[in-house]
Amino acid sequence: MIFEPLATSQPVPELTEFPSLGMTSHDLAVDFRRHFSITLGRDRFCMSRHYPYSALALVLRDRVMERWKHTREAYQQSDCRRAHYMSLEFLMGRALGNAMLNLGVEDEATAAVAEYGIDLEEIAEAEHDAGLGNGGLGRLAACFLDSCATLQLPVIGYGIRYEYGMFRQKIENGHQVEEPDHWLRNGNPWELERPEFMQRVKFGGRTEYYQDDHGVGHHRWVGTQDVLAVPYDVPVPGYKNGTVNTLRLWSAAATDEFDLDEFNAGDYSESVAAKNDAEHISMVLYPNDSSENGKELRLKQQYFLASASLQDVLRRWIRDHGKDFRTFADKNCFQLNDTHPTIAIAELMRQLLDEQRMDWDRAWGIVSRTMAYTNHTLLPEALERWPVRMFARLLPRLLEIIYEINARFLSEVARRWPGDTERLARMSIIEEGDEPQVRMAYLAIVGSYSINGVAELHSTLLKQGLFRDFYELWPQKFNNKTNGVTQRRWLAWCNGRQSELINSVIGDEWVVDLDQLARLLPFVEDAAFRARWREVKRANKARLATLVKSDCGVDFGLDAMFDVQVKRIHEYKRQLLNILHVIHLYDRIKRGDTDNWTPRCVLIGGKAAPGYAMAKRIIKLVNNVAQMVNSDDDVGHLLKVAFLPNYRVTAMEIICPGSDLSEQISTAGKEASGTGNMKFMMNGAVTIGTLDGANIEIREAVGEDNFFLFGLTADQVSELRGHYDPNAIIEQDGDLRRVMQLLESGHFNQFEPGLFDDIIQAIRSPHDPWLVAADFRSYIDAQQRAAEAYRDQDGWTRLSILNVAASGRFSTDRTMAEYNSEIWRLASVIPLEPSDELV
Ligand code: 26Q
Repeated sequence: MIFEPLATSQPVPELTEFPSLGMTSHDLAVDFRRHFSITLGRDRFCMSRHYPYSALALVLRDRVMERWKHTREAYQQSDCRRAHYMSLEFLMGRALGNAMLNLGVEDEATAAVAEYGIDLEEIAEAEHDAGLGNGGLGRLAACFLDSCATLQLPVIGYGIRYEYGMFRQKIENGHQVEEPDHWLRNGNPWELERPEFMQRVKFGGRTEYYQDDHGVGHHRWVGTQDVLAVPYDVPVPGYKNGTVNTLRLWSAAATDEFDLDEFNAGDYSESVAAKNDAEHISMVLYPNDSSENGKELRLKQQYFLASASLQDVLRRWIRDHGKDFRTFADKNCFQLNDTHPTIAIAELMRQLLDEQRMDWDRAWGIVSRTMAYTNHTLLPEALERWPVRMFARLLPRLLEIIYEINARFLSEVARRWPGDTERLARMSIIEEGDEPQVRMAYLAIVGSYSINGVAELHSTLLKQGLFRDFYELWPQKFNNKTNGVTQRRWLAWCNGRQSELINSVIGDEWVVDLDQLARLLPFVEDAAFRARWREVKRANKARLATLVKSDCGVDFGLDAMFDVQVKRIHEYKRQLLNILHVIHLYDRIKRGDTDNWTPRCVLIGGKAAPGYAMAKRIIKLVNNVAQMVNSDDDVGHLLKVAFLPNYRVTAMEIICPGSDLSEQISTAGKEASGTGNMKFMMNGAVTIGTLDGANIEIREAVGEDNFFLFGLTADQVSELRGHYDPNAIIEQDGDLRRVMQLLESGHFNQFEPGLFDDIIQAIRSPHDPWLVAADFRSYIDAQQRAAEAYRDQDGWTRLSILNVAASGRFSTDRTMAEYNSEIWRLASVIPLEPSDELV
């Protein structure tokens, strides 16, 4: 073993014996030079921006590292209760700016590198986004970690260190092309490998029953093929508070015995090649933001994360408390980010039963008091199911445990509703049929003490629809936790201009208490303030226009309204409705209907799952319409359209500050929450949206006069089922008829016949679940109201300020405080500041 403990009894000198590192610009400059020339070994001939970036990252990392150790020590000393946030995705984005902001050394770092003639913004561009997530759910996990560190809550993130993150999106001839994202190629200064905490995860094999020395029966899982899980820790700094929490990401590695024992002893090359199989587990993030069912590798990833993380938690428990598990549930809880890590429920049972030899009732007592589940979708087709046969082959012992959980659960249901066999079949964790399936959401509900949705409407609909039977059984388990975003990244960091303007009138307390933004309200009436606000927005629009010019080749004029929809491409999110509006505006211009026109620049961005043909076709339509509109001399500056390739965290940091209008136009009842809506609001964009997800709460907060509402309600959407007639709607609405005529005439695909037939058919189908035609009229009218409002620039500025002032509720600081007071019940732990101990 490489990581044997030292034989000497003398511990390695600890950090606490060193003086803490200086934080002045001079201190940073000296360290920057040292890291650049000694740690990295570069000299003045080094032209790449990568090395100055790395040197600065190391300067900051050193400072983060000492606070990190202090935080760990404080948690250890206080033996505090901890929460473990388990997620297949953490969409962290860049770390350098975040570290500077949270250490409070933005100005000092800028000055330090300037001493060497280096522009900090330029070298910051060398950092690759940590794109270990698809979209909302993954970014939410990242915002949660930021807020927990700022609130000084002992919360650990557990995830997978994918070698390849979310694919890079290129646009070729209007089509999406995916490229692998090898984000670790140049190394990653923000991770710390911890091979000493390696774990072993089993797959395959079979189960055996045996009796121990006392004649007690147990199960064991044998003949397995094992994979090693190596943790890499990523620091999560809190805002200027000395706390640095941990995100622990597991990387898969082959075991040594794997080579020659399991495979033909003679065939050396093949057995070495077989190592690959094991290492593939953490190779790539699945790029679907709704479930891609039945992929074996995905199930392996889920179990790999759950098993390694739980072993890690139990290892620490046994180290600190021995094998006494009586207070385990008082000291630990686990938050499951959707069903993706839900196998943890069965895995914790397995470890307690088989490894710790606990009896079923005690083990279940621990599991069902420590697991909590967050649901992120209302779409029934997105609920995860795994074929029982696959489970049996890959995780035979886990399947046995799931069967036992199900049997005990169903007998509880049968006691409550005697003779109701239909209900038993409906609620069973195992869905019977030709190919029986494990329903992961049901396993999550049965095993958890808390089940939450992510916005008020979403949580209500879960109780009434998808999980109705379970709500009847256990109403007390269900609750709502409306999402948020961290204002550190999504305002303080990404919008320096607006932040400074806010600071100049209400100070900077909002960075840790977003409700403070309400104090902006009186300034709505201050004309000089409004003028400054408008200048800030214009400068941010200029920065966005530069991005659009360089990445799309389209000229966005700063006087136009910047109308933006960025998010994953999905039919329910209705990018199609947006582009129908664009076609309608184009049609109006071509017909000369341009009196009192409001010039518009429409920006659409987002990735389509590689296998989602309709989503990809919508991207192509946006690009074709953009091409046609932008090159038409009749249109000129009245309308511009661009599709921004490779939408990601770092792009959003430029997009939301530069937006006027935020498009949140999903079919009501389909978007669980949305979080982009909150980022736009915080950055002074006004929302046009449906009564869906958190839009409802955004509208309540800002006031109905300050939100452009349109569309059917969730109730009206469900009532329409069965008698929706889009063709009649198209017939009766002249504007929609002309839009369809343009589409159907092939105006946007003159050399690509038939290309948009599927899209046309979808709009005209009475079975269109997304009701694009149904909401067209009210959408167009709301857009017209927005356009008129924008013509009054001063009035629009009021709307913009009002939105920011009302955004306090949408901080993840509030969200985390609610998770904590109602689910986790953690005490905050304050580490000693590195300087404190010197006094
Ligand atoms: C599942 C199985 C196999 C492969 C992939 C997946 C998978 C991966 C990611 C399924 C779903 C996701 C992501 C879902 C997601 O991002 N949901 C969004 O979560 C946000 C945070 O709560 C909400 O604001 C959004 O409304 C919701 O769509």
